[in-house]
Amino acid sequence: MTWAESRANCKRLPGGADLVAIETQQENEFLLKMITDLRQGNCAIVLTSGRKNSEGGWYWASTGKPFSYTYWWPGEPNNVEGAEDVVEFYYHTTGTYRWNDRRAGQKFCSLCEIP
Ligand SMILES: [Ca+2]
Ligand SMILES: [Ca+2]
Repeated sequence: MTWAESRANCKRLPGGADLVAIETQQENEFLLKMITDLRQGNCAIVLTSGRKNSEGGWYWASTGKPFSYTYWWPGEPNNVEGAEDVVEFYYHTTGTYRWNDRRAGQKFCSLCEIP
């Protein structure tokens, strides 16, 4: 699903669910373990609620709060073609995931969270 479709899908779940907002290193490590364990499928890219605002600052769409913690790949966010405005976990052949900015309209896996 695209970012918008993924968010709408999360919001259909009970309990006020939305795309995940990653506030702490502890939460990031929990999610890393979960998506790494699940990676046998084709989820090399896993969307979060992270978005870029009009000033270029990053925030979690599900909470409205700016990032308090980040886990970018080196060289990211790189805003390819000036069009990358959502945040994903991106799997690299080095064997782990870190964060990358990505175009919002492409279809990938995603993570929901119940606050
Ligand atoms: Ca969270
Ligand atoms: Ca990028």
